[in-house]
Parts: sequence; structure tokens; C-alpha cells
Amino acid sequence: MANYREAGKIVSRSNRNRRAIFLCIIIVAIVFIFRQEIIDRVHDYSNKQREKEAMLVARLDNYAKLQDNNNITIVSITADSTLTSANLDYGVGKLIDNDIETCWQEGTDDYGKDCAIEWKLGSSQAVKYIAIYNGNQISEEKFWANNRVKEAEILIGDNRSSVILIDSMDPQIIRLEGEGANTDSIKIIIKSVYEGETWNDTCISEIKCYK
Ligand SMILES: [Ca+2]
Ligand SMILES: [Ca+2]
Repeated sequence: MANYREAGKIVSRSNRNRRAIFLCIIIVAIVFIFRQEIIDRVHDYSNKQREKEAMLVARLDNYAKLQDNNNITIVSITADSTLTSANLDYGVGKLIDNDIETCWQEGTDDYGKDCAIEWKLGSSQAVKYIAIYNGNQISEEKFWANNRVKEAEILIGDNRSSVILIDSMDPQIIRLEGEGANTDSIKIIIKSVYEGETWNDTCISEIKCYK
């Protein structure tokens, strides 16, 4: 009896091996048949990532010119979460105080995933560009110590788009699609960050809007 059982085990093991080999052949065959589609999809994905980045830096060279006479006043701003500190003010007003060296910091336990910031323009305005001074820009040391926003969603009315910010202290200009948007409010939502070396607090120093 024992020998039969042993033989049964060997047979079932060899069946399993055959099934595994068959499965591998099927997977290799599927990858081979659909290889072009897989390559195209990978290209599509990287093109989309590049588009998000291109949308960001398109007008960086002209930023000084843009600042001169195209500024749109942000009249109020709110955030889902704000870090409270006994010593320093990281309030949302620091996003629009025209001081690069003051910043807003989110106050969630994580990096502020899905935390939204929304600002109002007082009346409907034709907005073409948004400038973001990413991270805590009081010093280079503090910039790297805290999180910086990486991917963000931008909501204008029902229109939702996403952008990947660069990990840099340079002002980052987001060019809105087409001729821009007529709107009285804009919302951005944090989707991912560049991790800080010391704190899990995501910071933005300044937000501006331009026509
Ligand atoms: Ca500021
Ligand atoms: Ca946090």
C-alpha cells in the first residue's frame, strides 16, 4: 500500500510540474503574441508622464515677464489640514503672503495624501498659469528636511488634470490647457510627495495665478 501511495505522490508531483511548465509556456506565448501592445502601452504611459512634466515647465523662461503685469489676486485660501506649531505659523495664509520664506505645512499623520488646497479669485478670471514655490523655501536645509509635492491634481470646475512637480526650489509654472480657464476658484490635491529627510510634513511656500 505504501508503495502505491508513494507512486501516487510521484505521479501527482510530475502532473504539477507538467502544469507549471504548460502555464509558463502559455504566459511566454501570450507575452510574445501581445508584445507590441505591451511595448505601446509602456510608451503611452511614459509619454503621458512626459506630457505632465512638459505642461509644467513650458513657460519657466518667461516667468519674470509673466510676473510683471499678469498677476491675478488670490483673495482667500483654505486647506484640508494645517500643522500647528507653538513656535511658528504654518497657516494656509503663508501660501499667499508674497514671502517665499514662509510656508504652509499640512498637519496629517502621513504626508497629506489627498489633502486639498482651494483658493478663490473674488470673481471669474481667465487663468492661464499657476506658479508654485514647492517645499519649505526658508533655506535649502529645510527644503530637503520636509516633504515636497510631487504629483498633484488640479481641479477647475469639473475639469480635472494632474501634474508632476519638479523637485526644485525654482518657481514652477503650470500652464493650463488650451487658452486657460475662466474660473473664480482653483483646487489642488496632493497625490504624492518627494520624501523629506527629517519630517513627514509636506510644504508649499507660495502659490500664484496669472492671466
Ligand atoms: Ca509664503
Ligand atoms: Ca504630515
